[in-house]
Amino acid sequence: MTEDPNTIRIDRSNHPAGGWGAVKSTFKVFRLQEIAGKVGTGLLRTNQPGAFDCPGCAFPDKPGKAVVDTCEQGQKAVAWEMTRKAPGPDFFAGHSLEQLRALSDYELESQGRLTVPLLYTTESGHYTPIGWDQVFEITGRELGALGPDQAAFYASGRSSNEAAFLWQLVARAWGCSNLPDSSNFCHEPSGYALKAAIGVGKGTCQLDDFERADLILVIGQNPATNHPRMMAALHDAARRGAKVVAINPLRERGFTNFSDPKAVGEMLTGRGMAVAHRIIQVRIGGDLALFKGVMKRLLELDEQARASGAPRPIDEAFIAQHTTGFEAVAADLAAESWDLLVAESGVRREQIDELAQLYAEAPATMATWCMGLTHHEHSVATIQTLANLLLLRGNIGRPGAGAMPVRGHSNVQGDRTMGATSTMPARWLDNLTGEFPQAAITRQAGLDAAGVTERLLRGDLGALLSLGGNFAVAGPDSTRVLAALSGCRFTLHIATKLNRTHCHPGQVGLLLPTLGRTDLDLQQGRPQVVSVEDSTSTVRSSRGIQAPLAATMMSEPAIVCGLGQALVPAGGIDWAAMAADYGQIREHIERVQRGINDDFADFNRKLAERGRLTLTNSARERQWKTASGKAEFNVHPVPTAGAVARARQRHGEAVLALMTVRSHDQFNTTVYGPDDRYRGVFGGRRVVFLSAADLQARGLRDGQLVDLHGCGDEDEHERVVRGFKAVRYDIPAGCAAAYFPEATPLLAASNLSLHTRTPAYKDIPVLVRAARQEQDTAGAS
Ligand SMILES: Nc1nc2c(c(=O)[nH]1)N[C@H]1C(S)=C(S)[C@@H](COP(=O)(O)OP(=O)(O)OC[C@H]3O[C@@H](n4cnc5c(=O)[nH]c(N)nc54)[C@H](O)[C@@H]3O)O[C@H]1N2
Ligand SMILES: Nc1nc2c(c(=O)[nH]1)N[C@H]1C(S)=C(S)[C@@H](COP(=O)(O)OP(=O)(O)OC[C@H]3O[C@@H](n4cnc5c(=O)[nH]c(N)nc54)[C@H](O)[C@@H]3O)O[C@H]1N2
Ligand SMILES: [Mo]
Repeated sequence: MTEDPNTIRIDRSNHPAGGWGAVKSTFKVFRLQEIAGKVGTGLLRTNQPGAFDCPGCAFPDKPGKAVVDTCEQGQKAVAWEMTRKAPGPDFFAGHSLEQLRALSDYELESQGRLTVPLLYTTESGHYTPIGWDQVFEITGRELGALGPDQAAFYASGRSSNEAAFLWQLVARAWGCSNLPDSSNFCHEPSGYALKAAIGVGKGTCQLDDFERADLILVIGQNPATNHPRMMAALHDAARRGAKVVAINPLRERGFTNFSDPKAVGEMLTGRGMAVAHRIIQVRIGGDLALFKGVMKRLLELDEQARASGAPRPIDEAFIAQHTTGFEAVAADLAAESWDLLVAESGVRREQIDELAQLYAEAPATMATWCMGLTHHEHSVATIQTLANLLLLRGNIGRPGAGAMPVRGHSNVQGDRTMGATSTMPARWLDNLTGEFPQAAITRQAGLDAAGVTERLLRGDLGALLSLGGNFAVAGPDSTRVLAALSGCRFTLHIATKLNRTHCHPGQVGLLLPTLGRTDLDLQQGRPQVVSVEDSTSTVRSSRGIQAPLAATMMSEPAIVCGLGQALVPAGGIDWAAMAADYGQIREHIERVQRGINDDFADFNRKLAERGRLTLTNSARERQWKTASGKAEFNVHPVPTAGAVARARQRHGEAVLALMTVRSHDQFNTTVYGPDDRYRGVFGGRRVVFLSAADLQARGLRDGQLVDLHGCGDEDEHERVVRGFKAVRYDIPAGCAAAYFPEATPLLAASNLSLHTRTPAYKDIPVLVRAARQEQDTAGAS
């Protein structure tokens, strides 16, 4: 079913984000999921000691505080998972693959929770229920025939530490290190850039830094929609006088007008506050130029201060003691042209100067960022330039200051800590081998998500297995990748709900129903606890509360142990014991983490007694585990030949940079509904936001239907999505925005970030033309 773009309604009024709208919207989802009676039990116990961790985002919570009960998005994620709906026994028998593929993403997931293991074969033409014994037998047989080089084990960031640890253990012990993960699609550039610059690939902030910061830069992030708990922290910071500056091509509603559902006064008056002191509407991909502009100005101010004997805005002592490379950065900035910085950032000189002034005056500055910085060809350079900016004033490793990449999935950071990724340091592999000495743990580096995508598109991958997620729809070039999946011999997906990737099985395809975070997980009669890690490196326990919908559902750790038993029966790994008692998995984790994250010592006891532990972040302690032993400044030129610039050389100035973003009613590829309340879009998702100037330049009306043509790669493939409604919007000229996954087919798999090969989802070169049918009508009249 495709939606009718003519029914989409645009509302340009400015109701506060949060507030009553959030409350109403949550109840709508509850109604749709038919779980109204569960609200009390489910939500009030989320993120409470002894309850489950919110399956939504990875923003930290305050110990002991009821946070999620005020977070609309967390509630939606919980309701979506706790639904009692499930596809009936006839659903799969009555739907061929073609019929499943004809359903929208929303309709697929709306069938409810998967409850029985399903097998697809080309002979049968549809999914049929099977038993778990058969599942493991088929997996052993199919993968055995293919061998480890032909398989890939994808992990989405929703699983637990325990399941992620087991996932990589099964793969590596079987001899396969092809472990792509959702981080490859997400914060990979943040981890890579920070590791080189400050020695750790994780954020250096804690939640209480929001209470002490004087300036908070929120860059390329839409927290009102994607990290609502962070909105509360920003709201409180702004109320006590800290300055919040949003750097974003869009004036996202949460920054202009936000009402915290906890703030009684704002709820009663229905008026919110402008959380952001300034919104700097940078051009898509213009952040590096902007940061360089701010630094260039800061060094000018520093010169002036030095000349007049005033206190210097740069932290000379910190730079001397803790960093290396400052001189090269200073020389590069001195030589940089203001014209270039202004043109490439799209930000006026006065605004750059003003931001530099704010920065120079703020005793403590935090920078938070998300996908607006990571989904670009030059993400690593941009993030290292942001690190330079922080280092200039010693804004790492002191209260109220720091670098905070705000993670996406609730346990994406933990999955990495547990080794569920294609390349792990030697120390990890040594420890893993030491822990399981009889197993043949492979030490090879494996394929990341881009590598797996390339192999799929070449028809050279035999098997894709996934621990959650929606690989083919979440990745780039989705139309082509979905088609390529059918070329696999074998696919296996462990999932809570049906999604589009599942509708493209290999010749033999397994779809396995698993318990989620909210489900009570009993093994041998005893409730099990799992653990997850948030964006501030706090590892906490999570225990489900709701009885599973069916006895045929299995937990992730139990399924993965079953796969382990099938693939690596010898090798001295006691899969059955780990499945029976997750405490045993944690004992292995603790030993494998020795010398890497020693905070895991006494893991089981800490979780049982305190429910949480925080991993040490060396940069926060001002210990720099970098090549030089210091925090490193890195010089990066302003990118002027990125994918969009290259496409403009081929197709002219009409090429726009398209960013694909999340609406307020989705969690990644999970679509909860057709509205994007804060951006005023109702009743449909096939819209493209364009500036008035770009509409005019193309002779398009506000509301006209258009086709979008991807032009980022000159291969033989046509990349086009049709019948989108053009919406006039406050966005810089030359830039456009649309929702993913609808617009993802426009992105060529070859448009990747340098160094980390993350798809450039926010910088897709596109041409916008009147929709084909409109042209036809115009021609006929
Ligand atoms: N409810 C809900 N919560 C979620 C998710 C969800 O889908 N729904 N997803 C989770 C996941 S996995 C993640 S990674 C996060 C994602 O959280 P976000 O990163 O906030 O999500 P996006 O919608 O991708 O938004 C990117 C923001 O960056 C801006 N932007 C785009 N390009 C640029 C640029 O070049 N420069 C700058 N400065 N800004 C730019 C966009 O205008 C937008 O505001 O949220 C997590 N939390
Ligand atoms: N165009 C475009 N594409 C993007 C992005 C973008 O901004 N633009 N963002 C990227 C980002 S940041 C990310 S992180 C990726 C996300 O990519 P993925 O993590 O692959 O995708 P999700 O949509 O989060 O996965 C949803 C599916 O996970 C399954 N699931 C949910 N909960 C559980 C669970 O507890 N256990 C198991 N086993 N399965 C579960 C359900 O079946 C559901 O259908 O998408 C990326 N794709
Ligand atoms: Mo993400």
